[in-house]
Amino acid sequence: MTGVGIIGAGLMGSIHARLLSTQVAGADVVAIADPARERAEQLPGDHVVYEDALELIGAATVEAVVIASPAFTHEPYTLACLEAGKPVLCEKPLATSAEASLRIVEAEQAIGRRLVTAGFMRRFDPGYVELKAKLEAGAIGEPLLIHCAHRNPSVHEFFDSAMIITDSAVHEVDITRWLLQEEIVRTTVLAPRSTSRAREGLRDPLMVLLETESGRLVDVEAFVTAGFGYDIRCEIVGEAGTLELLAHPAVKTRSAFTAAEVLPAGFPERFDAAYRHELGAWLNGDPGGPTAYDGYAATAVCEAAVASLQTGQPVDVQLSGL
Ligand code: ISE
Repeated sequence: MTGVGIIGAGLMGSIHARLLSTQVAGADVVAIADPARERAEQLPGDHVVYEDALELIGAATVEAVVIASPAFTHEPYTLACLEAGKPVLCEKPLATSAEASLRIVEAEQAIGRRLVTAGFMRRFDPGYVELKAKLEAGAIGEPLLIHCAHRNPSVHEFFDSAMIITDSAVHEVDITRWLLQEEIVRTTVLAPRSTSRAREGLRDPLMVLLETESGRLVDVEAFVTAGFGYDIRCEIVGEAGTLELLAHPAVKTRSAFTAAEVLPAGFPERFDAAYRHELGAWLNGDPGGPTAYDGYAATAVCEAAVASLQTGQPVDVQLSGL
């Protein structure tokens, strides 16, 4: 059994706590930290509650840490885990800027052993895994383009236009690098007419274009107040065909002269299996999971995309090769 400490008892922290306690073998959730103590106390299980996350990281019973607290805390807590020599799974973003993410990459390098895993769970989703396997088996020849859609039914009030990139489209940024195994070098963000559902000041949807080193193009429709359901699409266009991620769950009901597929209500439902597999792989020390460098690269691309959102002009991505 590995003693796991979870930082943050909000939505993501509670998803990880539930999965680690009930679905993932070998984990014992021994501690949960949240400044709002009662949130951590309310989560099921027999765990010690800390208000201070640094105390949790230092606790002897905590052998590995999941960070699911607000983004601005990710850098200090990840660095504290590195200092304590404890494996850490940090929810995205790894840090709030590329510069801060790079500090984490460098701190891990200085230690000389892999301790950081970035929380890009889609890499563990059975659909994306199959997509990548078929692509790599040559099912459609050389990939040329990827069309993506990332539609949320709604988002919190504090969600602004930049977060459509840094909180939502960041997943497509990571998936692009993972599927194509190359870096994104340029991005352009266009803000078309906004939906009337978007609150004042929110530009929604956005069209995010990503250009890769070898000249492949990826378009992402990021639409966070789409209203009708949680709808994630990904179609790779290759020289010899296309590969398309199918809807989930994969059951269609035909009745009363209508064929209908139920759409997931949100990402916790759509990516439940992905989170489970992500946690299992992390606990087993699988070296194949997203690295601190993956977290850094995704943040750097998002930073360029947020800059492009201001002007609508292409912005080059500055990546440190290390
Ligand atoms: C959320 O934070 C996530 O990470 C979800 O996976 C994503 O689909 C959603 O758009 C984000 O707000």
